[in-house]
Amino acid sequence: MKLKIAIQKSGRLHDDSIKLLKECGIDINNGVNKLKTEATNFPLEVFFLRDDDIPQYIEDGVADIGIVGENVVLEKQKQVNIVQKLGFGKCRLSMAVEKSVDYTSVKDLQNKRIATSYPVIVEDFLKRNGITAEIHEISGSVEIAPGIGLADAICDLVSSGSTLFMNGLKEVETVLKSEAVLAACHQLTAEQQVLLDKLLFRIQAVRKAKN
Ligand code: PRT
Ligand code: ZN
Repeated sequence: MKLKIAIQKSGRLHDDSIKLLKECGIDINNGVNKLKTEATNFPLEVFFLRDDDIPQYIEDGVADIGIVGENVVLEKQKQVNIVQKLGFGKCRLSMAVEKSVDYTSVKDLQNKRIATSYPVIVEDFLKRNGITAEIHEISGSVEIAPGIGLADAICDLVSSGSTLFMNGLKEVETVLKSEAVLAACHQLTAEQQVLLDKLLFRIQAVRKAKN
């Protein structure tokens, strides 16, 4: 029996995910264009997937565990357990408006048009704050929406802030702080749980050594 882990095929979390496994003493044949591979010294099968698909695969039990941004886990609303924060892929999901806009509080978003790739999280944020606004879901290049007249505000991931800056936007609210997490299926067998615990033990040792 092997534990099946889903990691991002390519993108911001790919390299750090592989690195974490390596630091846990797990060697994998990292074929670049492969869909899956196996560890040579741990009962682990590795699936390379788009990050957006990872929560669904875990909920369905196609993968037992996965490494994905907390932001994606929350947005997709799938039944998965977050078992460990991993300390990389750190970012925040923030509201931003054009630099020239006079913004004082979340009330300034009332009846505005907000462009985002995270409609579920934004909806929840607005609700918690008693704000009604129009959410425009777009899948990429969210930061250009205000400039082309598509929206009054955006809600997007930010790390250094340079993308916002370069697009004449300013960050006005932090909606969510996020980092990569290890997520697991609700229904693991006892055998799978033993393997997960073994892996978790190593991950925690790696994380402790870094602090
Ligand atoms: O192909 P696939 O669907 O798997 O990848 P993707 O393109 O959807 O995701 P990817 O690789 O961009 O991001 C994967 C995960 O990395 C995200 O879900 C976050 O959890 C995390 N992460 C950390 C980030 C960032 N930092 C980040 N800065 N994801 C995206 N960004 C983008 C942001 O959307 C904006 O366009 O970077 C830009 C802002 O960066 P700064 O540094 O200019 O502020
Ligand atoms: Zn994605």
